[in-house]
Amino acid sequence: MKLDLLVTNIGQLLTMDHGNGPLKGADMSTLPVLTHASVGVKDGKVVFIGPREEAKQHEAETVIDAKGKLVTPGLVDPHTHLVFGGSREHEMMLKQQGVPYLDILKQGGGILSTVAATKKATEEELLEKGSFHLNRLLSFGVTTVEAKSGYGLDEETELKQLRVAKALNEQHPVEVISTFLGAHAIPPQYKDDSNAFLDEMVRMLDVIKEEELAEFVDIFCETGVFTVEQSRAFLQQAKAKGFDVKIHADEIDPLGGTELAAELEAVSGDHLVGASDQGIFMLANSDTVAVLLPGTSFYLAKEKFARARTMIDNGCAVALSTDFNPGSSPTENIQFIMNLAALKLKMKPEEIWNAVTVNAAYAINRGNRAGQIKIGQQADLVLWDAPNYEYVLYHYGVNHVHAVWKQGVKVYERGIFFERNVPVS
Ligand code: IZC
Ligand code: ZN
Repeated sequence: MKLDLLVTNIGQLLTMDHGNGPLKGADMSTLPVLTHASVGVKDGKVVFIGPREEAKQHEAETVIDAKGKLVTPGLVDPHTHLVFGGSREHEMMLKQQGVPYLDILKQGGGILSTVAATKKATEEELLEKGSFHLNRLLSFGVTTVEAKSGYGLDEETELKQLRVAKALNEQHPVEVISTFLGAHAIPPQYKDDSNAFLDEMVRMLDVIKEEELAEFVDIFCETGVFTVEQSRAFLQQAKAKGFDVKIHADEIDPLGGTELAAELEAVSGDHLVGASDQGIFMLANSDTVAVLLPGTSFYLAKEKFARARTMIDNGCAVALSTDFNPGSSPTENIQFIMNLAALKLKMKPEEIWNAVTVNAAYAINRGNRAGQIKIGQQADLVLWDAPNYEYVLYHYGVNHVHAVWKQGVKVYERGIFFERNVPVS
């Protein structure tokens, strides 16, 4: 068989081929590493993984010499607010003065200022901006991303955001998986009746399902936003309509959102900075993936980070994400998140790589197709300009990606983006 692509002379190949299910607890320290390896690709799928010598038997349209460097699966970013209008650099001064994130929101800024900018933006503008940020995510090694709505808080704008995310999935090489986060903040006209607002968001679920605009439904369970009781009732209705659910849980104040994520069998519980011991225990005994977002603690200038060590040491499945958004984590640099996970979450290198590949894929129900290099699976590959996987976590603040292939097609190489005409299927 003539291969389309052969990447050979790989120093370290992380296949992340662990079998089924997200990795929990001590299993997160295991890392399948092949040395002196090669990967062969045909029709967008991995068809050969083996030693460099064996690869010589295969002819290939394109041969890439990895020069002894690191190759991993394309990274998966399971929590972003990708599609939005405007930006929030003016909040930096407030942050420096010590104004808390939730106070800025209470005064009508924060999320609500992005809502105003997103309402104003046309679909074309949002598409162009979303594509710009996706390119950046891709340049840092991300080939699959989750994207939330939540900057509309009305039917027209929420649907506009979700349609843009769907169009991005069709047009851009990076796969985009959508989440409906209409319950992201309380619009001013509903400030005394947030239940009526949630009812309005529930009424949108049928059209979202019908038009296949989102797979997941999420809610911001937080002081001054939605309570645990409201979140439970809202997500139960979403589940009854056939959606899988996610929760912004215990991001700033410890309300008990972590327990709720486990109770509802959410696909993921996200943030979990204030998660209680009981919440962590419940998560460890569930199939819910803990998605940790240390970039947010960093950017909100907090001392407190999620207790990743306690979670992993007690058997949780942990994934990592940028939380890319214009307010609390304006960065597409998932490699910096990996540095923070090492320094602030005290995660081991092996745990970190599992958390941005296989576990991140399970956090968005893509465990069977993304985050691994496996025979028969789509060939999403990253060639790193790094000699080994620990190096990327150590040399921080720069981009180590040399090239990225999505379904076997080169879509990025050090500063150059390539068209990919075949839509991702
Ligand atoms: O725009 O501030 N936490 N939602 C919940 C966010 C952060 C995004 C934002
Ligand atoms: Zn978020």
